[in-house]
Amino acid sequence: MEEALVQKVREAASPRGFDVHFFKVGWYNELVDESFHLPYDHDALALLLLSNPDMFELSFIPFLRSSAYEPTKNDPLDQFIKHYVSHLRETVLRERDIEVYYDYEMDPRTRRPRIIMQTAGHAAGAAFYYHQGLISHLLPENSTHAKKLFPVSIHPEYGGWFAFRAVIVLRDIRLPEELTLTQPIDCVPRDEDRLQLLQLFNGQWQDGLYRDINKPKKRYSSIQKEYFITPPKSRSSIIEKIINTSM
Ligand code: B12
Repeated sequence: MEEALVQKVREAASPRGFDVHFFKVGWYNELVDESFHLPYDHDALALLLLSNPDMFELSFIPFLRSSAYEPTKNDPLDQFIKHYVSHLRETVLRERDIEVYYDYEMDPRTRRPRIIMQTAGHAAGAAFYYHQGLISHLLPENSTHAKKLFPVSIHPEYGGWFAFRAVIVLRDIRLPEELTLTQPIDCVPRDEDRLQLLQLFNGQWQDGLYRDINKPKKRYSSIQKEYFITPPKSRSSIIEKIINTSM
């Protein structure tokens, strides 16, 4: 039953440029600090929604051109993702008891993210999580005092050209007890490349070179790159261009 449901969500999401992976809430909880635990049963089913390089053209541009888009409201992409998840909720997830966690949401009490997407991505076997602990022997001796390097996840097919968008917990569905975590593909296996990856992500993420670390098959289009590299406050002219030009 769970497999059929995951398959249904995948079939709905794929033509819109989203990939769907699943994990047990317990697999995520075992990795993160207790303060980040999700308050559900160990075997509860969670779906991870990530946007692949096609999402922008397949569904975000059509959304901007539709009457659902409200220019005066919050960030257009957050608006679109929420709109799309509501659509899933009303169709393939109808009558399911779900809780949605968006990548941008902060817990108002702790002011920390409600969900740690990169760990969820690893637990779901979607994208490998690279952190400085993996290459500590290559870092300077006194690096414990140096600035922490932010971790980064790399997808076997899209490299860094994707984003985690949401986790949907299905409280009423349990995965079989005997099912165990499938490790994500380690697509940056050499320590020297892992060091370079973390340096690129932390030191020069704006140029996007970190995204190409494993020579991915698919990348963002030039208009998508232009959109994301433009600071959110200055995106109105590019949105105008997208709405008014056929592309
Ligand atoms: C806050 C935030 C920022 C902050 C701070 C960065 C940070 N990592 O703390 C700022 C504003 C600087 C930032 C910037 C950017 N960000 Co940012 N950011 C986030 C956000 C919202 C939360 C990250 C966070 O606070 N994590 C909490 C800390 C504690 O997590 P952690 O260090 O991973 O520690 C946990 C793990 O280590 C785990 N753990 C322990 N042991 C083990 C073992 C294993 C095997 C595993 C898997 C886990 C695990 O336990 C720890 C918690 O207890 C996430 C979205 C999200 N909701 O997750 C995006 C996110 C990390 N950002 C992202 C990106 C792309 C960026 C930018 C490039 C800008 C952009 N959006 O294009 C820049 C680049 C970073 C830089 N060089 O400065 C992407 C990364 C995608 C990827 N491929 O990895 C994310 C996931 C957003 C997304 N929608 O996809 N970001």
